[in-house]
Amino acid sequence: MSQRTLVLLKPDAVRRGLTGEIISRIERKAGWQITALELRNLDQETLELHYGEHKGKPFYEPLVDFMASGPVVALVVEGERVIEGVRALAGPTDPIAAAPGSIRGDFGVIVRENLIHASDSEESAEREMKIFFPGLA
Ligand code: RTP
Ligand code: MG
Repeated sequence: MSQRTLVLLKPDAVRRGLTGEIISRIERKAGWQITALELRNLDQETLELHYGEHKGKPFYEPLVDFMASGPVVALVVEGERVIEGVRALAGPTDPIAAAPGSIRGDFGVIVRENLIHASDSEESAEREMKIFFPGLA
């Protein structure tokens, strides 16, 4: 089943020059296509919309500060089972628990600075795509 997902390469990935490597891993999956891509700085309003589900949690404020600390790369990726698939490429939230071979497992150490966001369901993907690419059909 073809799906679309919203991916963010977080400020740590941009600062460390890992966006090409991460995009390359996504692009090499058979049949997946990048259909939107933008480098941008995120304001507080956008972050509150995007991470609203975590508001009130202890990690929320530092997360938002981190996500506003530099540009991110936002992408829409389209293809077969891409929602589950990009999360599998990313690995679990905590990079130390993520297996080598996954993006977080290969490049991350700190839970917050875990390089990549990917939508976790069709509903999240629709909601998040509207935040970052309101012009998309
Ligand atoms: P994401 O939403 O960014 O794709 O990551 P996720 O689903 O794997 O993790 P989630 O639970 O939604 O958490 C969102 C992001 O918040 C940061 N975080 N820090 N205990 C902590 O310090 C903590 N827990 C989560 C991470 O950047 C995580 O990706
Ligand atoms: Mg999440």
